[in-house]
Amino acid sequence: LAFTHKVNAQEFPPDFKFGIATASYQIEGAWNEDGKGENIWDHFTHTSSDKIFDHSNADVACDSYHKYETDIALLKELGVDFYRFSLSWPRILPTGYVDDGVNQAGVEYYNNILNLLDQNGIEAMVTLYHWDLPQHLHERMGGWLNETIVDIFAKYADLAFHIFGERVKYWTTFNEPYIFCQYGYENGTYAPGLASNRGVDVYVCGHNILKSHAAAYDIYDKTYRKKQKGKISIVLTAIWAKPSTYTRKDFEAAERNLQFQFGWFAHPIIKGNYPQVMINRIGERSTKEGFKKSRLPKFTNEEVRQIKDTYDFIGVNHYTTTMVKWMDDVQIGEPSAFNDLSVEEYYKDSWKSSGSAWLKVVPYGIRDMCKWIKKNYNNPSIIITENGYSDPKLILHDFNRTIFYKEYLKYLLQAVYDDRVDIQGYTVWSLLDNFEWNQGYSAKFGLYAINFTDPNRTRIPKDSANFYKAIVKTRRLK
Ligand code: PNW
Repeated sequence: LAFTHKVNAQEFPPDFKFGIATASYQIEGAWNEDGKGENIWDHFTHTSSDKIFDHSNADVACDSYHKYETDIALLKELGVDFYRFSLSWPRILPTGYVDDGVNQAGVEYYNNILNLLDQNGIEAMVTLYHWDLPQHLHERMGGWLNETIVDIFAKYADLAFHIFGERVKYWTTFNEPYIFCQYGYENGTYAPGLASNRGVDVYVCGHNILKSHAAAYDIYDKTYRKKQKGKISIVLTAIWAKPSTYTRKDFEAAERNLQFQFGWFAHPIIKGNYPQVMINRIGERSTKEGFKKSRLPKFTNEEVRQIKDTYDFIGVNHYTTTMVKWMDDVQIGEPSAFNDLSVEEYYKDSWKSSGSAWLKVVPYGIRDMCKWIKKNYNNPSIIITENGYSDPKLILHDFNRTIFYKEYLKYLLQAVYDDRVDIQGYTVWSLLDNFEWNQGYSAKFGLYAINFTDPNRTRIPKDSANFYKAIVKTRRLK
């Protein structure tokens, strides 16, 4: 899309879209209001508050359930082309099951948001699942560990397309399954907090996510696409992996890291089936550990076919880079996803830190990541669905965040013009300071600050809000 107009390395292509993102559990609050069902994060924060840095929860959070009009006024103020937000599944379906009945107040809430976005000329990018599974499903049938969830999710997706689809330009099924399968079902640091079946459940989670994604894509494709004319895909974690040295071994380790992360989901969706390196390594280790079958579940040929090509673009969440060094395979013993991968990771001391231990500022990583995706995954259309920086405390003159966006966008433009990656849009994470999962309110990603002791949850613009507003307006970096 970039080459029909005069190339100016500072200027975004004319049809490039700018947006900003949030997620339901992180901003809505109203955790038990108007018929909403409990979700796994409500349950996790209420029962395992020791696992949250500041022992907080998102019972109220930004109170966006009551303040969505204010939030949409901020979007208007920023001038963004689209708003990426997620639906709370149990706000719409309190038990998760369509057959148990729809919570009309929940439907109204999202109807109001979509209508107001429409009135303001802001396109909607809606995520069906941003980590807030109905607690009932987890307790009753094991959530993502039970393959019958594929059908349960498909029915929820069908309902969402049916009710909201006329007003949704972009759908994404899942946000970052790499993170929630790993942290929720392997390390136990995220809801539902499981860590008792390492090296097994994490892959079962991913397997059921891929099948659920494909089922939802298929329903949209067959039943809704023609009438609603939207696009649908998935949002994947994309942490760039840089080889520690220019040696064959370190290159191989970095490549393997990317295949176990991005490739885990991108390979089945774009090329068909899991990356061969995952199939081989997990298979071999499983045999040595005495498992009768690989801990990485197998797709049937039919499933491989059903999952392949279920994307209209690829949603890429990029924040940071990790250095990767080759190491000898961890000895056979306790099964784990970490041992399956067997690489050493570290951050460079020279990389600037943020309010999140995992987030180091490495601007060129966004370019290298996009370039790698283009080369390895058939040059797909890409939308950067998240990119952002956290401060450890409330800072209004957020110079570090402004520089972060300036630098990352500079490299993104190089990916567009120099590497000719098909990048169609860019999304800031996040509109508001919000509940940052197990970091609670201690990591602040917003362009707008909130003092969480203020009962009104007043939104206060940071310098970065003005910075982003100028970029969106001029369509160029300055
Ligand atoms: C993403 N990591 O989470 C999520 O999509 C957002 O909900 C979240 O608020 C945002 O990024 C900022 O954290 C991540 O450890 C959480 O690499 C952790 C990691 C990456 C992404």
